[in-house]
Amino acid sequence: MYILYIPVNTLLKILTSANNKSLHLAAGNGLLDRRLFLQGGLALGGAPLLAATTVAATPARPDWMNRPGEPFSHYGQPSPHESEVARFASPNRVWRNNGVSWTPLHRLEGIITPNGLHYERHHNGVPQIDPDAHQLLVHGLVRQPLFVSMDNLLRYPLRSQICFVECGGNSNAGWNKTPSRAEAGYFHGLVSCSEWTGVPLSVILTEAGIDSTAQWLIADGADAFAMNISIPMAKAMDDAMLALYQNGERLRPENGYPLRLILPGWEGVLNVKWLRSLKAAAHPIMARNETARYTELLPSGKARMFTFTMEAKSLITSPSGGMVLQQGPGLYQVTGLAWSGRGRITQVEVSADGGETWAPAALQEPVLPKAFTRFRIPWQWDGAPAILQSRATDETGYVQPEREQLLAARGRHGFYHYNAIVTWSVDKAGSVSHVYAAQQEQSGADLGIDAGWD
Ligand SMILES: Nc1nc2c(c(=O)[nH]1)N[C@H]1C(S)=C(S)[C@@H](COP(=O)(O)O)O[C@H]1N2
Ligand SMILES: [Mo]
Repeated sequence: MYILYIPVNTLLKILTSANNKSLHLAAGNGLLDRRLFLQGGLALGGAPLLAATTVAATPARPDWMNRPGEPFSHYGQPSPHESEVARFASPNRVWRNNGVSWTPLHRLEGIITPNGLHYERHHNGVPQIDPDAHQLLVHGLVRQPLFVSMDNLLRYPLRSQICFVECGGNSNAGWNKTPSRAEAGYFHGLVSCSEWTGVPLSVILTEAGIDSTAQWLIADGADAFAMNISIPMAKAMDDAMLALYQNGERLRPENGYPLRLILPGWEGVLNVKWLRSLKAAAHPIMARNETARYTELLPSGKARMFTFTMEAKSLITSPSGGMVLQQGPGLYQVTGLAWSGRGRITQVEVSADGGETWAPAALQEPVLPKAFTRFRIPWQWDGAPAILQSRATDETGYVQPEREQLLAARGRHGFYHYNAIVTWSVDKAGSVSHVYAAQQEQSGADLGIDAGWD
């Protein structure tokens, strides 16, 4: 894993360049001003960023310049040298088509998840649907029931929105008493972010004429699991989308081809794939995935259910668990992702001293509501053990909680909606591993959550 590294002597040149007021330390243990990587790009203070290697002569002509390249292809694939950038599938303990595969967030950049790496959650495999044989039925408490073919749907004006989809069970190894050793994406990667294109659901619902008594919409999928779930009508009429395209191309089969629901910012389970019917109803249907699942007991004895919104979360993706700061002490770019189901991310703070001091990270444009936001901050690692954390705040003022705050609020029956601050420990050798902050460590048996989905 490559981590941007700047040699110490270059760093010193940058830091001592008198006309650069922005390069002050921004927080304890070497966090520098976020503008280091922004103003004037990478050549701040006139100093080159990468190690100056002496170039003796023109390099030899590489082998691949001596013969014609490969022919054109119908559909491009990643370089074979990138084969490690892959989804990680859960061991299928119950039924081979029931499980998840995680997005390798720690191996990706920017904010868009490539389609072949979007996380997956299937309850009974991926149906292979012929789009000409697939229709959407809109019925129930409506004035005019509708059958909508995919071709019909494509005649409506389309709209695009970049947003994340996150499983309510994402990160739930965080409830374990022992910190998970999985790499960042294989722990937190039941979330992906795409540009979805489709028809606003409100357009079709308005055409069907929803009765004023219909407060809910029951969505059904065309998979062998026949997944169904209840959606509040207010959300359906607000920003829900009947999505046909994902990052410019038609949906992938794994992600709902030919039609899925996108409910920006809401639990993944409500984003019904292979959508085949929508029924307007007065009451929720109390399906498996809103009663036996996605419901959890609170310390008060009451149960949380219909917990739709995915709260603000952030995660340093580099450096992160399993990586090594191979170049030794020096300047590194700490980067990661933040997102909130309530709207825009307004701030991400980073700490290198286990939460004693925090510095604001730079938020890379675009900063979009209910979408991944990429953050970056320069960090001068002095070679001593360090504790890295990030903390997101969204436009509603919601601040990502400490792990102990989350445990106090939710108790030990938590399984879903784990969004606590993630702590990476860097040892003297530069090895990064996942830890819980010292005061949060607990004794006793593990909850045994090792297959965190549902
Ligand atoms: N029809 C159907 N829709 C479904 C599911 C399913 O198994 N069947 N899984 C749900 C769950 S739990 C999640 S988290 C998301 C996952 O979407 P993805 O596989 O495109 O990432 O789809 C939801 N929609
Ligand atoms: Mo999910």
